[in-house]
Amino acid sequence: MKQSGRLITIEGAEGVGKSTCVSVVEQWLREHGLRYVSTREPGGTSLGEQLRTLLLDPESGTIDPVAELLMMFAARAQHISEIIKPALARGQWVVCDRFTDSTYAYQGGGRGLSELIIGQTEDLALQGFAPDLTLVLDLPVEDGLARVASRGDKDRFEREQMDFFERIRQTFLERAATGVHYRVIDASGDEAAVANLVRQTMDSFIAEGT
Ligand code: Z5A
Repeated sequence: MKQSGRLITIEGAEGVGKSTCVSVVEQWLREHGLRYVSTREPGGTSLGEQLRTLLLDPESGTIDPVAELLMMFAARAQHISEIIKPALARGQWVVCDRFTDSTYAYQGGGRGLSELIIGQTEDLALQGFAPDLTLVLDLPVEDGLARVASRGDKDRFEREQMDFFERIRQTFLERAATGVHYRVIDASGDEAAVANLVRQTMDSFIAEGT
């Protein structure tokens, strides 16, 4: 295994268990004696967290899809330069709850922006920077929404309709079929079962020496 850090992103639609998965990956990294930073998107920096507040707040109303796209990538550009790249340069691993695939899923699949526009913005903001491993947690939309149904007020995304979330799930699965760094994880089992799948995936990743 290389000694340098790796960027692991955790993706999926609402309530699939991303935060729970982050904890499992963190535990796995600790067991392997690997130093890491955990973070999230949109967010992870002061600027990113302020953008997150605006993006999730229902009081922001209907944000133009292109404006929403640019806010996501503005937060991400800051996140990469301020947090992610410095951590990787120190040899730390980075575990990130959501990343660019969420933009393709939500602003592309969900809001209807073209892959071309998202790709051009990605090129501008990321300049080829990409995760080493992306775990896509997959679950029927209604099951994910049921898991988070008991939470209080819904944010601006959670207020969307079922077909919005179906398109998001589909986009994640389509993207996962396009690259070798994706692993789709069946998130329909209980927490222990999903944790086992995540741990097995991490074992394979490290065994591959990537
Ligand atoms: N967004 C975007 O549009 N474009 C972008 O580029 C990016 C983001 C980066 C913020 O995301 C919003 O930003 C998001 C997309 C948009 N939309 N929304 N809303 P977020 O990640 O902060 O919010 P979220 O997707 O709503 O996450 P979440 O609802 O908190 O879900 P989660 O992290 O995937 O799940 P969890 O917190 O781990 O688990 C949810 C509940 O299920 C909890 O009670 C767990 O105990 C339970 N759980 C977890 N695993 C299981 C299993 N296996 N069985 C049963 N119950 C379980």
